[in-house]
Amino acid sequence: MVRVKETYPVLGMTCASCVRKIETVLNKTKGVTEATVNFATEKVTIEYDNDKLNLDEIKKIIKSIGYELIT
Ligand SMILES: [Cu+2]
Repeated sequence: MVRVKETYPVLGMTCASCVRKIETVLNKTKGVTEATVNFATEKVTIEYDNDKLNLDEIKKIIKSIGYELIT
């Protein structure tokens, strides 16, 4: 288990329900310990197990619900 905690900008959020959507989807993703989105700074902080999940997969998940993670 390689736990990492990283913060990246996320593009495309327009309201509080965007925040909830991203948090809900990420927190349901296997390997994610905790994901929090800051709407004011437009950033997501994600703590995950790098053995189970990588950044490319996280980017794809975020893209699939309509947002873009900038890495
Ligand atoms: Cu929204």
